Amino acid sequence: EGVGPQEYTLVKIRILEPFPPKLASLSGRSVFLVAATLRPETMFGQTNCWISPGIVYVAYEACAGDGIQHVFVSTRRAARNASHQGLTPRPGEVDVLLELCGTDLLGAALHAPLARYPKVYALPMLTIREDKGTGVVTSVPSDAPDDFAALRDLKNKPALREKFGIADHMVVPFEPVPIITVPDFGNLSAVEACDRFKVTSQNDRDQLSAAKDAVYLKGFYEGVMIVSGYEGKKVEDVKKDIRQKMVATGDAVLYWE
Ligand code: A2H
Repeated sequence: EGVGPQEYTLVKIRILEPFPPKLASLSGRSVFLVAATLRPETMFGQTNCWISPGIVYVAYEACAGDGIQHVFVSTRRAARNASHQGLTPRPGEVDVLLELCGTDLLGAALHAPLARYPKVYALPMLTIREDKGTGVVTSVPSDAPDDFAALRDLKNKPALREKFGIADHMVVPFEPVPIITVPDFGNLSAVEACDRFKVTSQNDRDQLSAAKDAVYLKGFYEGVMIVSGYEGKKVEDVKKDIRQKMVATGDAVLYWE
């Protein structure tokens, strides 16, 4: 981190109608939460999308190719960066349609590309950084310890769900999906790592950092896909391919910062 530009894949997670009340004026348009990820090959394992209740987001006009305009939702900072990367209709300019609080988006029903679950939800994560990526993080609890810890917090703590108006059906049915097998860690490497390093909640910074150190590099360099269509292929070898496919189908765009 901090050394040279980082190439992210922005995954376009569609907000389903009826939109949350604060987005009602956008009804009829194609509106996407854009999640910045370094691991596009894990999108088969999405169970939800993380939004920070404390971050301000903007909905803005974005280019979808062939003159079609979509609406993207991200931090204003990321929107500005996107405008310098050809992702808005006029280079360097951001047409803001709405300013939103994270809480306005929580509980929204979503369609996440490649995910096994046809419908997922926008859920609160308290550790999202405002100064990185888009402030929108897609959740892959099978392979990301932060995601597993935060999802488990919501499952185990009814008071936390209630605080943010999250209904049980937005959380309870969603289990980590086995997508990649990692030597020594099995098919749900993040679950195993959280177990081994005794992560008890999303706020266990030191334990989470140890869990991530243990699985991230290993997952990327030694992980093997178990998703149908990619079975037996090394993660390292399919990442670019999956990213390109998502870009070609309009499910993702590239983003640097
Ligand atoms: B990754 P880097 Cl399965 N705040 O996506 C906190 N975390 C953020 C963020 C923000 N503002 N923006 C992006 N991220 C997360 C998937 C994934 C990711 C897997 C495994 C590893 C992994 C599913 N979540 O990242 O600090 C996103 O989580 C390993 C580093 O910019 C994004 O990719 O290097 C990653 O952190 C970007 O982290």
